[in-house]
Amino acid sequence: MTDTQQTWSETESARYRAAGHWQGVTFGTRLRRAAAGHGGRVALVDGDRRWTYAELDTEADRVAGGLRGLGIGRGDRVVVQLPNCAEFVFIWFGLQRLGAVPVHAMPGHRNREMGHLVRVAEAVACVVPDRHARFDHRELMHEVWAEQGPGGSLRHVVVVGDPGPDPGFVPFEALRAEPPSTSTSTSGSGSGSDDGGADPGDVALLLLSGGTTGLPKLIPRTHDDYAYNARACAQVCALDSETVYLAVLPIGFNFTFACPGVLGTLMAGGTVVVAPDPSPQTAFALVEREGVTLTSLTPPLVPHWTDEAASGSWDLGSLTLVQVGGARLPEDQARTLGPALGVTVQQVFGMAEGLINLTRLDDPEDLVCATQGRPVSPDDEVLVVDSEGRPVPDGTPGELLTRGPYTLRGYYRAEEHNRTAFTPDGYYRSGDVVRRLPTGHLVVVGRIKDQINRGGEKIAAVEVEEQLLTHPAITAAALVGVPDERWGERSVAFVVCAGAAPGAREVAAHLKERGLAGYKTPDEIVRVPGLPLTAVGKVDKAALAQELLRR
Ligand code: OOB
Repeated sequence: MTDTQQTWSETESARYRAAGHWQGVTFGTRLRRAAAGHGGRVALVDGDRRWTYAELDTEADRVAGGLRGLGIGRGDRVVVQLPNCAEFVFIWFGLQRLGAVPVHAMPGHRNREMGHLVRVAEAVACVVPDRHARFDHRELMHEVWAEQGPGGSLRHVVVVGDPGPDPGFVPFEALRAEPPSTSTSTSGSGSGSDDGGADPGDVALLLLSGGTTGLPKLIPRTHDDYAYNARACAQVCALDSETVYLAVLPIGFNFTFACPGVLGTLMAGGTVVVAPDPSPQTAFALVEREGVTLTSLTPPLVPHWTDEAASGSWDLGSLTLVQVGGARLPEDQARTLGPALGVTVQQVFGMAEGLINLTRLDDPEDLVCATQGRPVSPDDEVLVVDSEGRPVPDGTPGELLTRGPYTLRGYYRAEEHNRTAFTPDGYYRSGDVVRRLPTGHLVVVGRIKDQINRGGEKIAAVEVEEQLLTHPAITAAALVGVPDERWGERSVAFVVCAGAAPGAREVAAHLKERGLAGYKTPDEIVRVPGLPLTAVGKVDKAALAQELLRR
C-alpha cells in the first residue's frame, strides 16, 4: 500500500473496470463535463444563494487558483472542517481540480481529533469556519498550529468568514478573489488541467473511521471507487436531474456526501440544498421552498420529524424518499415515519470503509422496516462468519466481512492495524454482527467492536478510556454503551478512583480541557471498586452493561 494508491489486485481492478463500476474519470473532470453538458441547471443552494453547474465549475476553478497560490498541489492533504455550507462544496471541488485530497473532519472535532488528523495526514492546510455552534474554530487552529512544533506539515489555515487578527490565517474570500485564468484550460496534465493530473485510481479523499482504537483511522477513497459508491446508491434511489437533495446531516459524513447524497445528486444532474441545522422546522421550510425530493437522517431525528410533520402545517408534497441510517432504526419508528411524511422510507446500513446496504424502493414494508437493506453492488462480497471465521448459514448471527469495488483494502498509514482489520484475502472485518436473510437483506443485531454508536456518532471506547485515565483521581476506566431511548445507545464510564471520585461535570470539563470532541463525553459516570474481568483477563464490558441494566 502506498500513500496515493489503493491495493485491489490487477485482476479485480480489471473486473471492476470491465463491469463499468470504475469509469476512469476523476471528480475534477466530472464537474467540468457536467458544466459543459448542463451548465445552466441549478447545482447548489445555500440560503438565498444558488449556483448553476457552470457557476460551481467556475467557483472550483477560482478556489483552485487560490489554493495553488498557497502552494497546494497534487496529492497534498487538506483537512476540511466546515458546517453545512456551499463553501464546503467549493473547497472540495477546488481541491479536486488540483488533484489535492480533502480530509473530511466533523464540525464537532476538537484539538485532539484535529491535531491527530493533521499529523497522520501530514496535512498542509486546514479549512475551518470562523465560529460555529458557539465555538471559535480559529482558536482551535491556533492551538493545533502551536502544538505541531517546528517540523509540522501545516502551512495554511483558511477561514470561511472572519479570519480574525492573525495575519497567517487566509480568508476564504481572498482565495477565490482571482478570476480563473490558466485553470480553465483542459489541455494536458499539471496545474492547468481539470484535475491537476490526478489518476482515477488515486486517493480522492480521506474519510474518518468511527474508530475502535485510540484515535480515528483515515480511510482512503479513490476517484473510481467513490464515484461508484455514489452512482450505485443513486441508481438504487432512482435519482435523476429532477432530484433535489437536502443535506441535513453533516455534509462531510459519508452518508450525506455520497450515499447517494451530494455527489450522487450532482452526478445525476440534480440540485443539492444545504440545511444549516437538522431541525424539522428548518428542513421542512426548505422542502417547501426548494421542492426537495430526497433527504437522509440518523435515527434520533426521526421522532422529531414525525411529530413536526403531524402538526400538519407543512406541505411536504415534493418529498418522496427519506433515508435513515448510521445506527439501528427501531422498527416501530420505521413504520410510522413513512405515513407521517407521506414518503417512501429507506434504511441505510453503511460504513465509511465502503459497503453500503440499502432497502429497495419496491421492497415490501416488512423488509423496509425490519432490515437494514442489502448491498448496492452486485460485486459487493459479503461473508457472515462465526468467531473462527467460518461462514454461518443464513439467519444465524455472525460477523460481517466484506470486500468489493468500493470497500477499502487498508487504512491510510496504519500498517499494523491493517494486519488485523482485514482477512488475508482482503475482506474488511466490520465488527458488526448481522443476520442475513435469503433475500440478501442484512439485519444488524450487534457489534463485536469496542465502539459505542450514540445516535449515529461513533465513539471508540479505548479513546475515551485513555483520556479518562489522565484524570489524577481515576485509576481504571471502562466505557460501555447501554440502550437509550433517545440515542439508541448512551455511553457510561465505569471508573475506579483513588480518593474522592470526580463528578460527571468535572470529568466533562477535564475531557474538554484535553481537547476531546464533546459527543465523546460520557453520559454518565459510575464509580466502582474494581472492574470485572473475563476469564482471559480483559475487562468484562458485558457484565458491566448487565450490572447497569439491573440497577
Ligand atoms: C455510517 O458510517 P460510519 O463509518 O460512521 O459507521 C459505520 C458503522 C457500521 O459499521 C455500523 O456499526 C453502524 O455504523 N451502522 C449501523 C447502521 N448504519 C451504520 N448500525 C445499525 N443500523 C444501521 N442502519 O454510519 C454510514 C455510512 C454511510 C451511510 C450510512 C451510514
